[in-house]
Amino acid sequence: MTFLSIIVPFDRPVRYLKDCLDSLSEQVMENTEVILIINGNEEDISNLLKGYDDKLNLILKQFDERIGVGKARNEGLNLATGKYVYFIDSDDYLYSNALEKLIEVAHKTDADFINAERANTAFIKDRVEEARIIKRQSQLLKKDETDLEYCIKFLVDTKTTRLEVLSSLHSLMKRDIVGDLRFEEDNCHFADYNFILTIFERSTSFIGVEDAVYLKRLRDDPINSPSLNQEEVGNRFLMYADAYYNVIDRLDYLIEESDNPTDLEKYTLLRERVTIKFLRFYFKKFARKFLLSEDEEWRGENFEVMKDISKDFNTENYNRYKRREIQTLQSGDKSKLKKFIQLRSHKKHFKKILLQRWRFKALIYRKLYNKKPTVPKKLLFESFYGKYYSDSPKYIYEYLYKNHKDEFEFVWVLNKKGIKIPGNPKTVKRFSMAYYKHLAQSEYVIFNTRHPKRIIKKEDQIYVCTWHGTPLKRLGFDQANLYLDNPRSKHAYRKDSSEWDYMISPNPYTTDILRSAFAYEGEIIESGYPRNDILYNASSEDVLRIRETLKLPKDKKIILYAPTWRDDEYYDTASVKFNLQLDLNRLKEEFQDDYIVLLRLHYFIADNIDLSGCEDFAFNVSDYEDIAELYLISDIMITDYSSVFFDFANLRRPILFYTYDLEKYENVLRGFYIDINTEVPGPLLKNNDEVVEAISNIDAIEKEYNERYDEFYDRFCNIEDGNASQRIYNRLWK
Ligand code: C2G
Repeated sequence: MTFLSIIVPFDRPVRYLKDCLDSLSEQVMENTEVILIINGNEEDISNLLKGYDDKLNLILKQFDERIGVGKARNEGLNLATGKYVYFIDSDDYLYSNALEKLIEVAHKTDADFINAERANTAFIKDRVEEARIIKRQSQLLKKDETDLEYCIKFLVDTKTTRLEVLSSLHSLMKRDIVGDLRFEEDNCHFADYNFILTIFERSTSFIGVEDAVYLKRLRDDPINSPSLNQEEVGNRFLMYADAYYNVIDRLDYLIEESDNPTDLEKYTLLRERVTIKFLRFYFKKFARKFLLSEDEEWRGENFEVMKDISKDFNTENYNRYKRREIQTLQSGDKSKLKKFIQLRSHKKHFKKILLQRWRFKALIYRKLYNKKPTVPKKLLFESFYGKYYSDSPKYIYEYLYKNHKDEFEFVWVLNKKGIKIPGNPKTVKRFSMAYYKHLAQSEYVIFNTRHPKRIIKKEDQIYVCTWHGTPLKRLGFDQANLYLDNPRSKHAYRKDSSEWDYMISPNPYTTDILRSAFAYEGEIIESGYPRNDILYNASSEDVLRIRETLKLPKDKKIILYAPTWRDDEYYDTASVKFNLQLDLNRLKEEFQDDYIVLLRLHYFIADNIDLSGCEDFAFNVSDYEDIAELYLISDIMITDYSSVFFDFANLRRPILFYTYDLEKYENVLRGFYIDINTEVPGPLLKNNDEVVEAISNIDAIEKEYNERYDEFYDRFCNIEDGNASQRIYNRLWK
């Protein structure tokens, strides 16, 4: 006999479904069936499903049109044969053993309703453990909580600011109790309400299971594949309010009719929880919209509804300002309420300004500097957040300085002092007062990363984003999951790119990617990379000068090791870890007579690599301003997934790929735009033995990869000829 029916309504995208089915397969369960309702999917998923057929005892029902989550779950219920049913959405997944634990409790207690904890997570599955620890710290079952309280807590999760009030997810419920009850089919946002409330009403025994976490995925791309909650719905508030009234009316009725203390407790607790959720929603979301909306009609209509609902609010635990705000709302004084909300928002803002100096500077910038006129032909340059004098901004600047210095006024954003720059332009530290002042005055802002959230573009300013590399690894909108980021980051990508007037592209391949990765619609100047001009224009004296500046031995050939960073290895978002896997001692033993190694870490890396024992052989050049100058003096490049090889290839010198973690980088962290196995101009090396072998046979490797290198060069380096900066000048200023 089937004990448990797991009902999974499947809606796009397929990659989330795989995580969900994987997490179900990892649970050890007997006598279970998984009912998958395919809700109008266009992709063929039969191959994907084959792997799960037996393991999950899969029952399939396919609908060609999108039928909505309510109807899909109902179809599942019609097919279910288990003693218990459990709903999981196809974009969510479970912490290991979650279902096993619920089932064990069900066997032991025979309870009607068994609910478990839920955590919201934007992370992909490998990070479940961490996501769980982070979230559980705030959600752990309180010692004195009863099972009923626990169940209600996760039935009405007041932690989130979204207004989904009653959720049918993460609970086991008896199929007998469900009986012929079904979800509402025409209200996709509130399909759960009536259903779960009735289940709750019909249940008499409740158990809360502390350690069976349901992981609700916060979708990482709310623009292209939003979840129901992320979809823009014009007037969702009135829909919420309507659902709220239904729940409250029903609960009031049940409270009044209760003829035993258990029922009374259960309905009173639930009612309390539902109103707390709405009150939080008022403070976190509604008040702000009420203050800022330009739609008077919206304000009027919704105010009346909120006023009515607020009669239920219990503000005991709030401070006196918030209590007075709610009293004003209850009294119906619209203009006074606006003043209260404004005061609250000013107080919050003011506190932040006092605590964080940068906010004060940003305020002066917005209110004072940014109100003054822009200076025509004043140019502000920035490379890698002010960390280096380098990359395309440097070469555009040097071209302009050399050929057109009288036409422009120049400012450079540089965080350190003492860097020699031709023409000695004004330099400012990023986010200093001077930075804001010059930024506000500059007609053109030329930078190579995304720009800071806190700066506000004036109408007559022009932003030129050069970006910083031909992409191998997937970027922005093309990334399946943003490892370090949350769903907001894609909105941020789109906002940033909508403010750029020009992007610079080194080749047609990158042009296409800039469009998709940033959802960028502005002009792209396909000029080649200004940062590669030097690779065509440098003289042998330049090469000597660079070697001398670095004080490198004169008679040795140079291997440049320039790896990228890993999205999952970091101390915090601003400083990334790096674990050196290249055995420098071994390389020293093998090659010290002929070579030296330059170690160049990515600009995000915070670790200082210890090179003791390898002095005179390995040199850390991570602080050297401009990697293009390092390319010029290097004979061989070793990299991994960094964009550096696209630039180095302009020199037509050998490239080795030390890809010791390829599987993880490709399948878990990022994914690539091209096939790294067949399209890059050098061999992929898995370990130090292979690296040593490759360096020893570098001439043979050059020969072996000659043809592939030619194709690569034609595709990615074809436009480069040392005149990219000039082409940009011609397009922007000539
Ligand atoms: N870089 C460097 N040293 C390294 C790695 C990178 O100086 N060891 C510089 C190079 O100019 C490189 C740029 O930083 O082209 C970007 O580095 P990537 O390793 O490609 O990584 P990321 O910063 O994530 O940018 O389109 C490019 C992508 O956006 C990748």
